[in-house]
Amino acid sequence: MEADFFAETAALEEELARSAALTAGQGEADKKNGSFAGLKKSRIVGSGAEPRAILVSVSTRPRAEQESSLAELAELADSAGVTVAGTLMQRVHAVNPTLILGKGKLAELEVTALQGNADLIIFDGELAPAQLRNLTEVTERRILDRTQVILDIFAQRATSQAGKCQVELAQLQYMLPRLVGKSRALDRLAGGIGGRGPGETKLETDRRRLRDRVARIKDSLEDLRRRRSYVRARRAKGGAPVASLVGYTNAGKSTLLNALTGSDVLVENRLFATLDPTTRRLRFPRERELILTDTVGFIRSLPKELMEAFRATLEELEEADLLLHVADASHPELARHLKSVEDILEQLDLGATPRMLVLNKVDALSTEADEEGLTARMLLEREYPGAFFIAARTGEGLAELSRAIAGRMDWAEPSKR
Ligand SMILES: Nc1nc2c(ncn2[C@@H]2O[C@H](COP(=O)(O)OP(=O)(O)OP(=O)(O)O)[C@@H](O)[C@H]2O)c(=O)[nH]1
Ligand SMILES: [Mg+2]
Repeated sequence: MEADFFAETAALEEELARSAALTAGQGEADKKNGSFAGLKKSRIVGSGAEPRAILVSVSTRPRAEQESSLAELAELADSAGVTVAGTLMQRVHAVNPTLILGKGKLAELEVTALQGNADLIIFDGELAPAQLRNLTEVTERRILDRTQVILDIFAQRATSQAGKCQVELAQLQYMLPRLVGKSRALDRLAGGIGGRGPGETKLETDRRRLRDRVARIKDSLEDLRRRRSYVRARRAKGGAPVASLVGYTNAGKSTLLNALTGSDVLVENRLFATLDPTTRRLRFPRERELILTDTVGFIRSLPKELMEAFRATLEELEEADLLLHVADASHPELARHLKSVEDILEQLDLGATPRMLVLNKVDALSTEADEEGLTARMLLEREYPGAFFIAARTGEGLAELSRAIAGRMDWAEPSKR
């Protein structure tokens, strides 16, 4: 049964590879006609030095929130292979709808960029198409927003054919409304971080071609979805129960999968290390076993284009009998991370799936007590009474966690799932 599943998945991958090769062929033809070459080939950190960026945040939100969001943007930039050369923060009552920044701040931004020798300007949040266009008119530097950085990381990480298709679709859908009009500024705009975006050229024909390509990719992804749900249905009939690891990016999901199943899945101190769903078996005494799946991590304001494009991947979560919500207990933004993940699960209609809260990285918590004699761990235990406290890296709490998982599974009646 299991072997069937893997064979089926491999066949799917092959099929997608073939259809991608076909569309890539189309891309080559496009290039000869002097137009789009497709998005997938280039990399940010090629042979040259890492690009340098100034991060900009203009917000009406409370200062603490603005700062934490900017700190996360810095992590995202780092994960994308971009060096942060400086930051600029502005707090406003209302965001300037045309340029985001006032004239004075724009001048200051130019100076900061010059001093930092930065060729990129990255805005926290999502720039409206008009803002992006206007900004490109007033500065020589390339302008990106948070969503594009996330898309870029995904583009670098995607390894499977399905993953690549999904990322390309998200990039195209994000860029299409932003590729309008005719100006030299658009050439830069279209370049992405390291030329990974759609290249420069005759935009109108390109837009049409891109829309065609979007339609083609959507078709093959729709096919993937149908096939995967068929495979899932077959697996559910006779197979083991399924537990899925979900959580904020970098929470330690892959580390936990490795620790529990003795596997060697990629673990990295970077955002979005994992993109493709990974499945391993977890064995328990008395010949019982369950399937444990690890998948893409979440982040606050996950771009809707990505959510849409990754539907085939996220739908893998629908078969889960149990969701293990893994979070980094040592992260100062723990509460916000938990909330973001819960919101996304809700959006995916997974609110009703049984869930366990797993607070990871307890080894990284400070052991100092506050004035009431309470340690960080005690405070968390008080705040999240039902949670499991573990350190996937050291193995602490894992035996108890796997006993609890086993206790939650409905082993006896697989047909009911
Ligand atoms: N201190 C400490 N670090 C941990 C622990 N578990 C994981 N990490 C580290 O956290 C980082 C992220 O781990 P991953 O397992 O890649 O996280 P992930 O949730 O799979 O991340 P994405 O795939 O990006 O969503 C790595 O540097 C791990 O070594 C832990 O128990 N304690
Ligand atoms: Mg991972």
